[in-house]
Amino acid sequence: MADVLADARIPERIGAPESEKDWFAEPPIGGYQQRYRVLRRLYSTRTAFQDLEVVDTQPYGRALLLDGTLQTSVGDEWTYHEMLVHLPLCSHGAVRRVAIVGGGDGGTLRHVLLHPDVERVVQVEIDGGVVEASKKYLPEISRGAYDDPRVELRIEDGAAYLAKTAEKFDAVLVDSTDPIGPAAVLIHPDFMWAARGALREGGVFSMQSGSPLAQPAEWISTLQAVRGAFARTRPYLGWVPIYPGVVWSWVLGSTGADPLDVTEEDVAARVARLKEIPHLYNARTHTAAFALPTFVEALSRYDHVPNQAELRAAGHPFPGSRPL
Ligand code: SPD
Repeated sequence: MADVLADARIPERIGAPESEKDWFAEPPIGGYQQRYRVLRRLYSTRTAFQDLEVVDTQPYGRALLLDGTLQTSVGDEWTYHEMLVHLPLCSHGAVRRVAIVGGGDGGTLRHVLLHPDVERVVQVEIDGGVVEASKKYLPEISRGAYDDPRVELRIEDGAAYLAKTAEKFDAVLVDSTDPIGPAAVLIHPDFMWAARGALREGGVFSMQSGSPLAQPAEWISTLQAVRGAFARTRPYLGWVPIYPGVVWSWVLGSTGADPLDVTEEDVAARVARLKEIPHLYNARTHTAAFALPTFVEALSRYDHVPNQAELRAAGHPFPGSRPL
């Protein structure tokens, strides 16, 4: 047994001794930190809005960092994008027009275009630097999606665009950085009402809501923001290996049917029509994503953002995370 364990560690010992610069670490949260071995640093710049870096990681391949936080990687992008895109679009079932706020790496756009009924996508990304760097260094993420004639890419503030546009969409998807700092505007009531107002009747909205395990404050803040504008709001869960805590979440807001009322047969039929078979999303994972563990249900009942003492008292497994 000892030999087997020693063999399992061999890749870590290949090459020169490691130094800290061979590793990238996510910002620490409550005494917890995820880190990745970096094989190569390809590109680093300061865009008009944020620090941007492209690195090759050992476990997940090429990856995009914004302001020192992993956004996407070639190896695991589907764990995030499939849940952000396919779950709301397959809940709706007849999405033709989509607005994407953010998503400059192009992964969300690519997954939207796999839906055969989609006729038009307006993507509004505030930072053209993210689009350009992603097209150049991470073409596997967008795979030519920006050249699709159905796509209109606008480099401008997505919140301002949704507030002013007269166009109506079947789906609005928000693919942003964490809702702190520049992206905090995306959980403001003004933004939520603008997104709600840009939807046709029956339209769906989805955005990422952080990790209910490692980022309970982000999770409950985002859920409460979506609830403020949508009568039917459903938080849902998945896994994104490169994000803190790995357990990840999104929130769906619907102006029409409750996504829980969609049958697995309908979802399966919609998945079967996609231009690529998803790696993760299917009719069973659709249903399972809405099943919340008890401690997450408890979190969903707060009408405020609980502090660490409240989380500890409520039995949250990781109450040491940073408060918003
Ligand atoms: N903690 C990082 C969360 C980032 C969410 N957005 C990712 C963008 C991928 N298209």
